[in-house]
Amino acid sequence: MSRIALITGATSGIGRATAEIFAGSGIDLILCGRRKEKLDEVARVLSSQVRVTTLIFDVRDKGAVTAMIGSLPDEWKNIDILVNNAGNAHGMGSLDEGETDDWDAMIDGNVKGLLYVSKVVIPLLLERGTGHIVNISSIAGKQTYANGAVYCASKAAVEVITEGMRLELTQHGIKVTNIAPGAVETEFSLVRFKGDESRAEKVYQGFDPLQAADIADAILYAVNAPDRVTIADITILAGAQSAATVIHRK
Ligand code: NDP
Ligand code: 8X3
Repeated sequence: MSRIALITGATSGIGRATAEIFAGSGIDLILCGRRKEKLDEVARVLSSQVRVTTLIFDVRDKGAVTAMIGSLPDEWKNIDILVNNAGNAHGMGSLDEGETDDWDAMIDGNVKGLLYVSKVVIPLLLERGTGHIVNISSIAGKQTYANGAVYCASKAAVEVITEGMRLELTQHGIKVTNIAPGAVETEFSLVRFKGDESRAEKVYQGFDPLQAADIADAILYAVNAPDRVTIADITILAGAQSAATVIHRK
């Protein structure tokens, strides 16, 4: 019987690539995001391979998270895999000059949003005594950099929450994996720099950045590991990257 995965942030980047590689492996998909047109497009393409349904909600909206996941028909509630991927950086700035709205967006989305989604999905996994949660943190959760402290804190929180989940859920047959990517060329920098394309492009210039599919490969590896194996934590850096902010550019 095919597995069902719920992926947050499936409209672009790592979430979309994960949906694509899961579809190629016959995993049915519950795709989540805010941008309906993009979500519909991903669903349209992948529905020739697997069963696909979509949920439009903002992970920061506690009520919407509960209502939308709660509205799934019973057969879609048999979730095997939750990929907590939705998130972004918003702005780059020092702690004295950073925008508090940006801080709210990062803490509310990357941390509280992940918690809200997990709180609704975990009982569904517990009921069936099986499942796998994959949380997307970041190298930024392991190594703090100047002008990124709030984003880094949000991703450090994801790492800590992941450990807590593993401690609580392993005994119930639920695996928990942390994936910590380095520099991946997605819409991430465009969002961080609020649509400034030239600034976003510079992030990936002079080296060969990770692609979303590289991260999706690792996620698939983790969820396909045999029962006796828990992939606890994978850090993936670009080939030219030796630390969060150390990238060897040509
Ligand atoms: P993208 O900007 O391409 O994708 C972000 C995804 O998250 C989109 O699908 C977006 O969908 C969704 N999203 C963002 N905020 C919300 C929200 N409040 N509610 C619902 N969905 C939301 O970036 P990436 O693919 O790179 O990012 C995916 C994850 O990977 C993030 O958690 C990011 O922090 C992490 N990461 C990224 C790295 C990189 O270098 N790119 C490195 C390390 C980690 P929509 O706008 O349609 O809602
Ligand atoms: C995204 C990677 O190093 O730009 O999490 O913060 S980084």
